Amino acid sequence: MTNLEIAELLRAVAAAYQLKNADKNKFKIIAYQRAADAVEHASSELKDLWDDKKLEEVPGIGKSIAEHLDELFRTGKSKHFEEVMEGLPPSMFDLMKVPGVGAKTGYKISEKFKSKFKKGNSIKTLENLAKSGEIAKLEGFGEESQSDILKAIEEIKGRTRRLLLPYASQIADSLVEWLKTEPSVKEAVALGSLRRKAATVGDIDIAVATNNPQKVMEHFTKYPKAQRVLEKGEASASIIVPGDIQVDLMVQSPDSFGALLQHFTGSKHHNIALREYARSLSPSLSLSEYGIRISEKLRKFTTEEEFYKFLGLDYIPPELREDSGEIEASKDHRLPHLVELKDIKADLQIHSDFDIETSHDLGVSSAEEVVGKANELGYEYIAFTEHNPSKSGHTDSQIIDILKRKREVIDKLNLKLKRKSVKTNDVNSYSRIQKVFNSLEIDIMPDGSLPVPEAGLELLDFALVSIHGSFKMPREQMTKRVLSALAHPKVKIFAHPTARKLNEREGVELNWPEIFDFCKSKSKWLEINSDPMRLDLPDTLVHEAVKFGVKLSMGTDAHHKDNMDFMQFGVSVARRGWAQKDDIVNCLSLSEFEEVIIK
Ligand code: DGT
Ligand code: CA
Ligand code: CA
Ligand code: ZN
Repeated sequence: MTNLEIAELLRAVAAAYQLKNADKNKFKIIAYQRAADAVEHASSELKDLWDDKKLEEVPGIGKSIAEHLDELFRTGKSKHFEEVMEGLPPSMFDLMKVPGVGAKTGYKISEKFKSKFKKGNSIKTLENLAKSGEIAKLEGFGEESQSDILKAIEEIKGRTRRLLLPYASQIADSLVEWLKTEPSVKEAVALGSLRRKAATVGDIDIAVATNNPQKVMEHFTKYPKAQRVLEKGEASASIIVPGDIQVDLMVQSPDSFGALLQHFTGSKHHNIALREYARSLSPSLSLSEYGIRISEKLRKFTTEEEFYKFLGLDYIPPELREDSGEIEASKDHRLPHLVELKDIKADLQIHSDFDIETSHDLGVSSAEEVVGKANELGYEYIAFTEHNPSKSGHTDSQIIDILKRKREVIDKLNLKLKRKSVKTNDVNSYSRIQKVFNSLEIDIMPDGSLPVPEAGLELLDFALVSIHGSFKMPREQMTKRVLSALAHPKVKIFAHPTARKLNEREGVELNWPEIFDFCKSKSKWLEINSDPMRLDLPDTLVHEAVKFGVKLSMGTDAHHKDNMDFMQFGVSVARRGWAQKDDIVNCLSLSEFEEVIIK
């Protein structure tokens, strides 16, 4: 079973609990949903972790779920999961893959049209029902929900599943490691979209430098996890690994390895533009994975630097190779000094386990654990950004009380940090981290208002706002909604601005120039959410924002302290968006940051 299948199974169990006495099973529902998220986020195949007896180490998978998964891997099924799902129509779990169809809707439709769902593809059946107008006739549905369902089905049809970056990296790492066990492999590097650090990866490309191609081909196709060999030639081969993932291998002698790296790193558009540029230098130049041909003579390159230099270009970092102006900039020696992970001094979106009584998910690590992790990462400061207390469950004065308690917790923690800040060289004494900020991730209501009373907002150092519902709205209305939320003086950050989820949900529609303009003039920041499922702002919009002069903030959205490691993925997005240190508020020192949050 792949991670995706396991995540879907865990979501199905959560859905089953939701239908069977949701109140009593409240915590189980959360636990299963969290576990599903964790599995989706895991950078390793769960089955491999299970082989290594490391299942319980996955943040978000508790003891009891780990036990059920253990049974699942051992025997192919889990008695417990089957019991929970017993009596529910299997088609409802398929229907829930349609965005907007939850457990109750899936159940209702499945029960109503039981005989129709008996055989065949459930989603196809749903589509037919909706097209013939049957869904609109159901109580509580109507024309609008029927057409929403049809739109959602169209959306998933057009969706080709691509691998999330950390997942693809892990597969590539294990292959590179395997390749390096063969002595004739001089070098092995992952290329393509993976090396360019794109948010999602279609297939995995690996290049090897060797003087013995045949041996390398043999070795590659004997990769223990290979399920199928698609092709095996003299200088290239392709295999399929679990999850139906294709891995392409290209080999080259070490003296031409630079050209191979350049060619198969891509992107295709960058290569095409580079070829045109070369031709503009001289019509007799032609580029390939072997080198640069000048008239009939082949010039070889051991490194990429030499390759670009030969064309009169500065080295172009792989993240920039998308044909978005990098060749011109390189020619004129004005490529940006891209931000690096080591420049990041803070994480500005973290959820601790402080019980803020929110309707969204709480974190699982304590504030102290988070601070310890921040210290390990070498940060100077962080922000605690739990979701706002639920508006439906509380009066305004209750919300204020909760936020007062949170303020006290943060103040105490800061006092502790102050006392310990004199010590050095001891990770546990929090010697590096100096301050934690009291922040909050606040829902932007459909009308643009904030569900936190003024006196509650006053207790915060600054706030994040974000969209967690009503994703479908006309562009101008959505833009107005966001701008009115951003207008509050305490609000500094627009978090995961498009609200997209990779492979799951398209982003919202916004008038970006208007958003950029507002952010720039009112010094508001757009977040680069570093959760690999979001990577939001997307890189292309980051590039636009940077050109506009809008400042960015980086947050991991960690709900477990270990997910604070996601920062590297956000940094990749920033780099793909041409961002330098100056573009990112997390690169400010603590004292500089304290000045800008009150601007
Ligand atoms: P992916 O796999 O869809 O995430 O994207 P890539 O960029 O990894 O694309 P892939 O695997 O098809 O090819 C890897 C690289 O090889 C690509 O970025 C550039 C180079 N390449 C592939 N096909 C062509 C082509 O037709 N023309 C040129 N100039 N380069 C190509
Ligand atoms: Ca690829
Ligand atoms: Ca490929
Ligand atoms: Zn959020």
